[in-house]
Amino acid sequence: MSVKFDSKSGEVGGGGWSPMDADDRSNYGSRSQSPVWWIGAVAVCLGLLLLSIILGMVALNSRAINQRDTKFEYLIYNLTKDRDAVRDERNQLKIHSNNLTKELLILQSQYNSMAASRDELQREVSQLNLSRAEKTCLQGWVKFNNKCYYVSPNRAAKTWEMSRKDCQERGADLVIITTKAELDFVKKHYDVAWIGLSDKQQEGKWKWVDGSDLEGAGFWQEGEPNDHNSNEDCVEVSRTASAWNDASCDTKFSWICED
Ligand code: MMA
Ligand code: CA
Repeated sequence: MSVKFDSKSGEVGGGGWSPMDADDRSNYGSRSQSPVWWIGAVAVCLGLLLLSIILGMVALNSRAINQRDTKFEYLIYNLTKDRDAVRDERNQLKIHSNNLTKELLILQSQYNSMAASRDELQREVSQLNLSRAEKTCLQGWVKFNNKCYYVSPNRAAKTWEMSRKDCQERGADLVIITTKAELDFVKKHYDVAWIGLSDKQQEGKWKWVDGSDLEGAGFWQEGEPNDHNSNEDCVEVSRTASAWNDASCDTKFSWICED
């Protein structure tokens, strides 16, 4: 027995309620499964949404990584460029520094030689100042241009070496003639007198007694020096010729010393 409910009439059985039959129950059963299906669909959708969000995030992330990598590559490229530029600059500076070091060495040596010549000049100035100071000559000596000369006594005559020895014993040496004025001063005392010039060390190489070479032409008589008989290494000055002649060093003449 089944009671039927007429939905239209709202009455049960023969126009009122009656129990439902098997078909009704099966229809009722499929209507009650609908919400489960939707939940599944929603879950799938949510899953897909989640998946697409994850995929989107992964895509975004990899894009960000790519951008970051590009930035890094650019940064590395720039840094490499900068490093190379700095390296080039450093090499240039090294070359420059080497050149400067060389220049410094040259300047240093130039400075040293300049300093040496300055010192030499200073010494010369001191010497000149000393010699410029008014000299007083010993008794028996003659002063000329602020220098003292010893003129050997009348009729005394010695060889060149003995004349020189006499001068040295007086703390002087045979006269060194550097100017015409000095030559004129010397020659006026005697007809012939030894001066401090000889080529005893090397024939033809005229040296003063202080070791210096004869500079310039000197004041030779015409045709002198002639090393007559290959035996003339010492120089005398004669009043008559007013100039020099080479003579045998063993000849005895007057002599003139210079302090
Ligand atoms: C002398 C002697 C030489 C000089 C000649 C010049 C003969 O030798 O004084 O030294 O050169 O005269 O004629
Ligand atoms: Ca001669």
